Amino acid sequence: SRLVDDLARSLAAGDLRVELQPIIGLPSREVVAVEALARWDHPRLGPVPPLEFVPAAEDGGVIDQLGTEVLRLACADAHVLQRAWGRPVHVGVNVSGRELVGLGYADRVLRALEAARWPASQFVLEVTESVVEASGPAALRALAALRAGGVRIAIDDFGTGYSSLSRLDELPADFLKLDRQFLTSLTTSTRRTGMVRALLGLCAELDMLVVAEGVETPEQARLLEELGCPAAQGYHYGRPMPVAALAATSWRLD
Ligand code: G
Ligand code: G
Ligand code: MN
Ligand code: NA
Repeated sequence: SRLVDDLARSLAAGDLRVELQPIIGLPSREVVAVEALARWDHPRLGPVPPLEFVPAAEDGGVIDQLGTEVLRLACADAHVLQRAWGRPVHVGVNVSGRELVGLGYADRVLRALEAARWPASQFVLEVTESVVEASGPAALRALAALRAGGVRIAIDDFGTGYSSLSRLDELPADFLKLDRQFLTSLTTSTRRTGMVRALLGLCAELDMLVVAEGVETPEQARLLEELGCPAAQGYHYGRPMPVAALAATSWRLD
């Protein structure tokens, strides 16, 4: 299609960008990690959302180039933040199912991390729960190879898929990103609060660190701290932004 041709040209020209959203450790309120989100400004159409150009890249056979470029940009920005703040940060990128099960994916990621001189132990791959469910053994093999190389895995959008709680202990993951739907009515429904409290306890048992997504209000932030949630992300702390804007902010956020 035209769109994927334009994307391929932008990739070759180095015109793809990433924005970084801060992830806050609780209760310290330090920025402990950033999630890199791909941004593409089409030369004529203007900004195209990733929900459009990622599938186009998959269909058009340039998802490998896209993923490698996002990783390169994310690690370069993470170097900048570490220098600015004088402390270690983790950096995460999202990976789609088609990319994860592609031939040689794990090796490509590990080589790209070496080229970027970024430690695998500070790199997080965000994979949605539905991808792990749907992609089966191939996805699990890729995730195992990545973890063997030191890469951390986060289950993204947790709670929106269909995976059974009885298999939560089989997810090959270091982090569990609680979908923002869990935050709906968190501060007004005691049943909802109890559910999140129980999930936090369950994940602690399984050595999975929970990141609450979609935190938009100070009330939600305060309640998550009270519940002992280890990390949080959302517009309340900061939107996705270019590295310069994030480097200029204090790493301690309310
Ligand atoms: O900011 P937001 O509109 O960025 O992101 C929309 C969706 O696009 C999210 O589900 C996010 O995970 C996904 N996304 C953003 N960047 C990338 C990327 O580099 N690769 C993949 N596979 N998905 C991405
Ligand atoms: O699927 P994934 O979790 O990677 O998608 C992240 C998406 O959520 C991005 O589009 C990002 O811009 C968006 N996002 C981040 N924080 C918030 C928030 O607090 N509220 C809402 N509604 N969206 C958010
Ligand atoms: Mn994500
Ligand atoms: Na998510």
